[in-house]
Amino acid sequence: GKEKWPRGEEKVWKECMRDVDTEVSSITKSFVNHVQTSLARQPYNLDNLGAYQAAALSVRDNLLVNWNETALQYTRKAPKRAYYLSLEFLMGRTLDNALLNLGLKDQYSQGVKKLGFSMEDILDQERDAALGNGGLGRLAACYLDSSASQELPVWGYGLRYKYGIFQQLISPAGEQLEAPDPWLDNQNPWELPRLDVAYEVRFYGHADRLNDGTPRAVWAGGQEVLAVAYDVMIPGCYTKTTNNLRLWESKPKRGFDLNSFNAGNYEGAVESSNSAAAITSVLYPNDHTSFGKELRLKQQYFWTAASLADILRRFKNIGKPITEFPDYVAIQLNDTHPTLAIPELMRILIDEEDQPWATAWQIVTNTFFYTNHTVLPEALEKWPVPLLEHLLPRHLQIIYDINLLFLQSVEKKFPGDRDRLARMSLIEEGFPKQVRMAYLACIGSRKVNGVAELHSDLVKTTILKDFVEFEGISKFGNVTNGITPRRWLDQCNPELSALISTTLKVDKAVWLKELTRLEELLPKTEDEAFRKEWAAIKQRNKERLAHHVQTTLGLTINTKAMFDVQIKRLHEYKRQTLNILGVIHRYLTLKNMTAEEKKKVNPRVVFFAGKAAPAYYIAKLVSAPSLPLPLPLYFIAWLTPFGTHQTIRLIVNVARIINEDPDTKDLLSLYFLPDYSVSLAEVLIPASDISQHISTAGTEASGTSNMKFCLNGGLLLGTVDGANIEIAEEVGESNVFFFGHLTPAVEDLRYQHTYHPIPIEEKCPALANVLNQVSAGLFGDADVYEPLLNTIRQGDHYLLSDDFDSYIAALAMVDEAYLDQTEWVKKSIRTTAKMGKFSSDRAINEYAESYWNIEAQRIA
Ligand code: CRA
Repeated sequence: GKEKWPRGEEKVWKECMRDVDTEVSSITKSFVNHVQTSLARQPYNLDNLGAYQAAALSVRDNLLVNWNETALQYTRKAPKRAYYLSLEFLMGRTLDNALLNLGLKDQYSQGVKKLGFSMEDILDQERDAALGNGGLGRLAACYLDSSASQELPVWGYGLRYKYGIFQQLISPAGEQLEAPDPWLDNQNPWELPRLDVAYEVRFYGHADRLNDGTPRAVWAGGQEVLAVAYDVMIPGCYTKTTNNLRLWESKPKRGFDLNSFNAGNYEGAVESSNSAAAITSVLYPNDHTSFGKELRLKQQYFWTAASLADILRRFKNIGKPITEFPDYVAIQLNDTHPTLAIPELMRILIDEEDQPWATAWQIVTNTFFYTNHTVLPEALEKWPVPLLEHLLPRHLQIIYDINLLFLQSVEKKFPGDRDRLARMSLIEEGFPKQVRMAYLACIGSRKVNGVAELHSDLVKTTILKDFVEFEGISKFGNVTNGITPRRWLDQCNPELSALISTTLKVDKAVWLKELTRLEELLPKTEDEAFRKEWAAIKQRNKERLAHHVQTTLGLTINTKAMFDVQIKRLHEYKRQTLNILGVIHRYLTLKNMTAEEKKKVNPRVVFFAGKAAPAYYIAKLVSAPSLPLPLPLYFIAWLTPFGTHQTIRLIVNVARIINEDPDTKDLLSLYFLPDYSVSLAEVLIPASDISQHISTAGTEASGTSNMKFCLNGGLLLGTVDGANIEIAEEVGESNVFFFGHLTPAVEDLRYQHTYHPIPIEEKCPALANVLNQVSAGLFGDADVYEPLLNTIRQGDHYLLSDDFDSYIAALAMVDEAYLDQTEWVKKSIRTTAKMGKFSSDRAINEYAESYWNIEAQRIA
């Protein structure tokens, strides 16, 4: 029969398939070629997923040319390079970003249209690469984009987890359910398996010092695992530079144990292969908690050992003496997770390169740089000495040796100060003893930095105070975080990006890489037509979000309302609870209003999204390496005592009541959007009128979503914390809504809570009333919330009762300001205009110049 061509222009398909020289573009040609060859499919049964794959493979061909050229030139010129070691890279989707960075989006959109597809549908097929928890992992992704865009020779090193951050489902009762994220199931066109790049990594065994007058030892025995490289191309924006992100996968060194197999012990035969594969099976889903689990330590060593071996091999190809290593290599430690790289490099230099201790230490301390990302005590990593001794016996020896020499030098500078020695020791006394990784990272690094001014000050005056006194202040700096304006403006808000280009009369290729040029928007605040256009774009972004929620969740959202957004990991310190209690307060206030009073109220829609750390997730997932069952059977309902889970539950149940209440529903509604992700953020952020960043002062190191909202003209409601402070410095305090106690007050308030508690009814009657309504069952499940409410009534570590009144006052100021739409839009424009500082290009250039000492390389 006659073949049916269901999509697009039959002529274009046929010409591409016949490979005759016609006027069809090279884009449609390469697309069709991939359909036929790489995918082995026919045009008449090609669906959107197939079209996505073909488009991705075709774009990848473009990237590969640049990627190879970049690698070649780096090898030829051998400039100093920087390596960004991060356990997390929260990349999100790639296709749109690659098309925009290559400047090929329009051409590809037209090409696929001819073949019967819409670019939007194709883009929507891609799964997020979600190999990260939150800010730290997304920061790493932004820094890769900026490194390539600024033509800097920077490579990322991480792990290729089989399962990324879990998928979050919310049960009707409001419980968080966790399902695995099998992101590789549909194949990943963006990675190149490099079976030729593999290293052996040892665990366990025994370490014997040679005692031959050298510091050498021999580490042998134990288990060896193979690290295999997968490369991910990182294209710069409008440049040929295409850097590399190398992710390691663990594999057994030998497929399985033949002896056991021959003896009929089939399970024993695959045991070692299972345990090897388990290392990179799953991302730990905890933001801000360190658990001291063996598998996590294995991940950290596996990754740092493979990365260092790779870096060392590349260095050796240059043919320089090992003492020049720091002239060619800078290694950035993204938090303490890769700190084992310090004793690992010592081990290589001493045991394998036969260097004297002092030379080795000199090399190490000129190579590494350490960024701290939090001062929360529960996040500071400590590894039990017995665990280290068992898993990495040689590294423990080296850590003890480093500590001994270090404490001797402290003793020299502060003779007889025993308390100081105990405080600064790498080994914390106790049962068991533990190694303090932040201290090891600090003394093993050339420089140390925090991620916003306030946070860097806190690092210097609290957790690393003794180290500042000992090593001198110049070792400690600040690099305020940044975000890439490519993804977080051009890609997620194309209309605003286009308006900016027209207004600035300059191509986006220019201002996207010179973000301070946004200041040129400032005079436009007085231009009414411009303000109208600005507001209209915000409105269309709100409608786009509403459409998304309608199609994915079947909910109808009032797009006339103010959109008020808090999206981030659930954590006590981020105080989502403060927000929901504020919503309840608003609801109770509305309920008491007359019809006349209500007329003056501006409708508000409150959005929440974010994942809470689960608990039993890893154990289940690692023991279920293959997933033959349908996903829902793997839901792990986790009835947790954690406050964060109760907060989600409260939000969902408050939403249920409020959204249905005829007295209030036109004026206030509330949504918890499940499964927060980079892609969801790209829809939410451009639609926000106001966003909330309301951590207890001194707890949020920086925050980066605050920058994304402001860049998209959303105003900020927040505490005087992290990068909020620097945002206010830039945009002016009159354009942000600040509230709450300041950092220096926090310690005293906590002391009062413990030693001179004031009953909440007295201290904050408004809050007491809200809590009592919840306790009384206004939102059902009263006893479920009691533990959460009691953390506020007693102890209140995060100071909700201290900040509640000023929070409510700030919300009222937001309402007030929103009534004057002209002034509001002016604030919005001013906010965007002053966000230039927060480009990750600025941040990465600070690292390149003041830390790594690397230079841009033009790829011809
Ligand atoms: N959770 C901080 O809490 C910061 C990012 C990136 C965090 C954020 O305030 O913006 O790092 N800290 O610097 C962290 O992960 C282990 O500590 C974060 O993402």
